[in-house]
Amino acid sequence: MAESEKEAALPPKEKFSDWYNELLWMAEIMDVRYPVKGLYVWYPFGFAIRRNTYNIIREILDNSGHQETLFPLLIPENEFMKEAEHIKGFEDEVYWVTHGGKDLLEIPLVLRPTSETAIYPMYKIWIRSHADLPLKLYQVVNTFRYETKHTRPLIRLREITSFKEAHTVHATWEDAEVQVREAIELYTEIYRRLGVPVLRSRRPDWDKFPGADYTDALDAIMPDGKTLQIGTVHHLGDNFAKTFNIKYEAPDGEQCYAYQTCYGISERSIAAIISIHGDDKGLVLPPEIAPIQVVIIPIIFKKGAEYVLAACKDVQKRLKKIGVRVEIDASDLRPGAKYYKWEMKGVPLRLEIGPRDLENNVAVAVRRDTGNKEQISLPDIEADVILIFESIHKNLYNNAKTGLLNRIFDCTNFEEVKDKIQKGIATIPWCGKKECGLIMEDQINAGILGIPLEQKKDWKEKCPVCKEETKTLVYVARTY
Ligand code: A5A
Ligand code: ZN
Repeated sequence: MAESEKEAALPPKEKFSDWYNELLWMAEIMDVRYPVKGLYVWYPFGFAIRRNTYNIIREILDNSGHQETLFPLLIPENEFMKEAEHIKGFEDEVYWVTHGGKDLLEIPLVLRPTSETAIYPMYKIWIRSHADLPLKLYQVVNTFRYETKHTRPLIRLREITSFKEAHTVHATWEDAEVQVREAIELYTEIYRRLGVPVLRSRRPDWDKFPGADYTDALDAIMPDGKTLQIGTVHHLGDNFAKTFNIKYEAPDGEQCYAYQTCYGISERSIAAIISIHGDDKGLVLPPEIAPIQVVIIPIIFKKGAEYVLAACKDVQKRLKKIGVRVEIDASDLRPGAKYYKWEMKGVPLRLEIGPRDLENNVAVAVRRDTGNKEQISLPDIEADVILIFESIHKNLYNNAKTGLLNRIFDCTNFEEVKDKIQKGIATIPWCGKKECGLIMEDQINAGILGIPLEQKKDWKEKCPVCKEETKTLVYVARTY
């Protein structure tokens, strides 16, 4: 049967990499056949997931004093080359535009790999006085990075299509630090809404954003135990302000350099949602993200078909009225084939309605996350569907959180770490000295992910390299 053949075509989630690649096309999220390496095409269904995800991101930013803006894609070489650390970090990754038609451009242009050097020359003009601060802008744009590591759809792109970057300006270093913490909380909240629990840590100094004082990051754990960096928040100090001459007049008339932060999220957010919640049958989506939240399957026999269809349409109308994205599948497919199709697409709730259900004034509700079946009464269907959505979201988040916590292993020596990072994340004491950190990375053959933002209290261990006592733990993980 064609149906079961197809079903067999999605590899089990245990083979994560195969499963991920197959699912992206079977569920119609990304098409990887675009003929440029590292560039992929959004299918409309995938794009609808993106839209729902970014609606949440925009909502949370808009409600916390950010304003959306839009800057150009092209950055002139002279601006791009101003900040020394920043150039060092990005010069091997930029695409250059050198020609206009047949003419060699007088000033070559880079395709933004990120927008500091596009935005900050304008901030220099816009910011005059302390009354202009804080300034909190963000944009959602495509950025280009000539990545040399293995490219993967949604995870490591050469054209990042959904780069949300915020850029804030403050009067003092401390104000910027407060903003960093706020951004971490906002991102945590965004990911909670997306059903994705996160690890929060400060990157080691050698892994911070080029041009930053420090970088805090959010990571998710993927099914194969590797971590995926799904958001970063950078304290830029006054490094860029000095380079781009961004100054404000203080109340006493003094001209002062401003302090800045920036923070970003990409479509890796969607890679995390898909990977963490999906199962052997396909996508599992939190209701807020799902392009189709409810599918109604009319159970039709020869007699009374119209009556059943009319009842389904009525339920659809009522659910639409309260904002639920709901479809009826009245196609000729057999029920099994319909279930398969909508399960693959991650539809959170299936409602089956047949003549006998109508006699009893009920529908059969089947949850995608648990597979549980229950009868719900038709007169209360709006309230019940909303309750089920909330329960699905909670269940997805809690399961993912348990999955994350179960895969963090406290270790004290390198052998243990090497073993545990095959399954997940290891923690190990670290004195904080760079030389010890680098020796550790070398011995373990994996990177230090970061220092957890929340440390255990009343606890002391020895740095495995220099044997100094320390109260600091670090995360070690294999990373994407
Ligand atoms: N200007 C700051 C915000 C910045 O560029 N930070 S960043 O370089 O860390 O990128 C922000 C986030 O984008 C990263 O945390 C990561 O989640 C995502 N990202 C970076 N490179 C990516 C790539 N090649 N493909 C997909 N996502 C990427
Ligand atoms: Zn040490």
